[in-house]
Amino acid sequence: MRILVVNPNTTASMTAKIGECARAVSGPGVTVVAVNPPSGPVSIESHYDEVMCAPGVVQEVLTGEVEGYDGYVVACFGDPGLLAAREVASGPVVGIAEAAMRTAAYLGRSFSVVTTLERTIGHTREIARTYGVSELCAGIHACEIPVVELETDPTARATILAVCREALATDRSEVVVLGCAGMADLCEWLSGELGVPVVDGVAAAVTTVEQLVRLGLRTSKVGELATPPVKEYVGR
Ligand code: 2AL
Repeated sequence: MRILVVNPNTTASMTAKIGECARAVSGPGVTVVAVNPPSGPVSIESHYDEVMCAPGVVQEVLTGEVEGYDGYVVACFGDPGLLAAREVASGPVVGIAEAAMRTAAYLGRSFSVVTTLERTIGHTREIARTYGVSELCAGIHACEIPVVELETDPTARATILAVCREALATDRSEVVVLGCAGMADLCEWLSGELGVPVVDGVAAAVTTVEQLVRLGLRTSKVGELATPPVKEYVGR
């Protein structure tokens, strides 16, 4: 089985980290390849970034189709381009926010999301509603660390830990969901420090895709997510 993990941003070091975290949880006989689009924003932390990265996400999935991948992960917490990717892929496509929130629902009565910037909170709330898990999402908390600084700021780990502690106390929640793919490598350490389950969407999504492929399940093509109609494009 081959799974393609698409990091929607263009920061190659983050793509490498995402690939490592995905491979760490994938089962025997599963090959995980992590890629990012050749052009686009270095991080996704606004509605503008979400729109600008989406064509790159879809293009990587289209290339993956030619290469014969069995399933795909969209590895950015806003799940940019997820539904379009489902329309063009023959295998299942799972976003890390959707996978993380659905996984958290198995583990406690409520969860808190700990994310990067305050400005992403509205979008996270909106997708929680879309996925039908708003009632379980007790709060969304920002660390105010820009995505690219997760890798360079020496105080980032301590700040994220402090915000997780505050989130659990304020929300009276039982599970933490990490709100950025760039936090994937902190999952195990945070869980040890906090004493509660911490869900990384990259791990949750790659194991979900693996499970769906193993079960022979794929996106339904009878309705809204059918292959998009072929049409003329002007100017390219
Ligand atoms: C993300 C993410 O997962 N990757 C990225 O570039 N931005 N999420 C976020 N909340 O900032």
